[in-house]
Amino acid sequence: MKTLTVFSALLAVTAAKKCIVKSDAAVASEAEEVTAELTAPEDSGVESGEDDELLDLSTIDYGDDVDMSTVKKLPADFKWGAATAAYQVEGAWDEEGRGESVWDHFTHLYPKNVESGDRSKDFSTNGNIACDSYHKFDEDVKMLKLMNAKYYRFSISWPRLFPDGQARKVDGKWNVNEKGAEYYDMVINTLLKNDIVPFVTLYHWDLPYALHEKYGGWLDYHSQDDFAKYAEFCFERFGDRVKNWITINEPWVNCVSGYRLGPGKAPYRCTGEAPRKLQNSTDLDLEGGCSYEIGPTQYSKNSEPLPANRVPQKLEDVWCSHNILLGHAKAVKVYREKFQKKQKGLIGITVDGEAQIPWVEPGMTKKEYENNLKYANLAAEFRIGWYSDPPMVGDYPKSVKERMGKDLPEFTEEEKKILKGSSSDFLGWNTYTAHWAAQAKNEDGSYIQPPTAEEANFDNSKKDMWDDNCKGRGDGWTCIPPTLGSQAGSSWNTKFAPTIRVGLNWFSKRYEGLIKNGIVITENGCAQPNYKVARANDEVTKKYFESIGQPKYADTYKEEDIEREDNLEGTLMHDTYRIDWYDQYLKNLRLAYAVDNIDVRGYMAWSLLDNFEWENGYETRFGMTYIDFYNDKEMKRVPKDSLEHLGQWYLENVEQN
Ligand code: PNW
Repeated sequence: MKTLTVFSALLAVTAAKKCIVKSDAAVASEAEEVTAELTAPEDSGVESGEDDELLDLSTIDYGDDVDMSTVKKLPADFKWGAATAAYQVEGAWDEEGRGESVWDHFTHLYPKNVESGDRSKDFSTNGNIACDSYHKFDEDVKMLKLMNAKYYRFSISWPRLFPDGQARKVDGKWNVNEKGAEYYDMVINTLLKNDIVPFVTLYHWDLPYALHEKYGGWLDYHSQDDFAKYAEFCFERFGDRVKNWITINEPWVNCVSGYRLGPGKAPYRCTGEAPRKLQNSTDLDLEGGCSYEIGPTQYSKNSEPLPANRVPQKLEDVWCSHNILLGHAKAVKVYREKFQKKQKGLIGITVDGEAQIPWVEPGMTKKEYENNLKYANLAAEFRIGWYSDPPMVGDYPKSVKERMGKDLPEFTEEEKKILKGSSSDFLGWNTYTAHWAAQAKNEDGSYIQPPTAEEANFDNSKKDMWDDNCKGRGDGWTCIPPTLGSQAGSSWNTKFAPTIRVGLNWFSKRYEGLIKNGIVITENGCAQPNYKVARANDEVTKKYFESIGQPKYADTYKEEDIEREDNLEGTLMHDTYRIDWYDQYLKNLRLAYAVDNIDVRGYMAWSLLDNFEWENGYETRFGMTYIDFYNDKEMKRVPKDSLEHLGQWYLENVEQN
């Protein structure tokens, strides 16, 4: 029998620590320990070998060959459901007083930044209509029922409630767009009537455009208080019925994709590129690209104000992240101080991020593997800890601070205090893909060294870290094999199910004793491979996984598994790749719960419906329900095979009362 190296190593470390109910003071002092403890290389859990002792690849096993009939089921109160987001499903973009979001504004201004198979339809490159859930919510509930959902994660559109982004209460009355608030009352009440618990995200990327125009949105520190005020309204209005709140969805994607990489996500700020104003003209280059339209901005109280309509600046993603994390903390403070006692709900943040898997290859020494394990933790601190440490322990990870030097903003003592524990009710994690991690090497095979204290800055911060998901990745988003797992329907979306278990173990160990109601998987899912990204019969991936003795993870597929927009009889509706995705990831989740004793309390599949997949448009389908966006005015919901498959999975894998 193979040994479960990866998980037994993690468990040994976890078991060695005491688990006691702690006072606030004990939690606070442990918080300090956590930050310090995490960089300790001995946590790799792998025995040190002689310098040239080879790694036995058969010991690298993720343990998912377990016979599931021998392990316990998920508990009856497991939070089981599906997720969507306002801009991706609601439509009705200009109805009943809704204001413009950055997504409306920038998809309208730069339609070519969004992929579309049918540009003759104005709505194909934006969320103007999307799934029209604003008018068809009853239909969505029917789909939820088919998967036996007990929870529904949806988001509230900030500009639908506050078109200018600035919630104010004057003489006891909020300046809310009442029609918008009534819509969410209806959604919440309909769910409750159907025995489905609302799990509400306050911010899923649809920032009111007015705030971008006024001060550059998340780049300006005023966004923190504007977000907290909007949140306060939501707690006051909906908190009698909503007991599960997520403040922010995926701060990394929002900030890095919206303010550095790209043009991917609105508002299309892309570091280093010239603004897309046509040269010698005031006209815009509507071929798409980065945007320069932005309000005058002050990153923090102490920083210099920046002029309006400037070229994207370096570190915008870093400042966006800083302000969004503080906005989260301020909203939580409001909830804790004014509402939580009475309303008795839970509040937390949802972070994204790939679990980091140490790179392996034949002929590798134990020492190299051990080193890669250390680097996997380091890469995870950059990719995930940057966002999850502040709301758990009150500050950025030590490694991130050391390596970013002056380029990383600092939290004041006051800010650290409100951040610390601000996601201690639960931690949301969106998990999709896994990344390989290793220490990068020079051409002569020697290791690249970490930056020194003098070299510490944004550009150098990861110079010794190789944390891509495919060695030899090209300049763009799309990876060159071998990737970690097969290519699903989006360039970054690859199938390697142990990622969910590795990540759950990582969080659980890192924040041991600090999360009261466990980790909730707030998104997981895939787009069925499609004509845009498919890599059928991927021989390179196959050979690679064979070479390391793990052929099952190659998981290659055939031409006929690729969904075709014009063939409903094929894998568009009979979505076998997606079904297998859910089976594998959910099995790993159950193993994390039953075998590793991880406190994981919920799972929300992404997504209930095919919807507006941001810059990928409507033909990257993550849904378990099909919609013919271009031709069907009724937007009829048609369940795919995966929807009822998940309904059945629930009955078989979760205790039924
Ligand atoms: C998430 N990545 O986005 C979002 O929360 C959803 O709105 C989205 O539709 C879904 O996942 C599928 O894309 C992500 O590059 C976008 O690693 C990009 C990444 C991860 C998540």
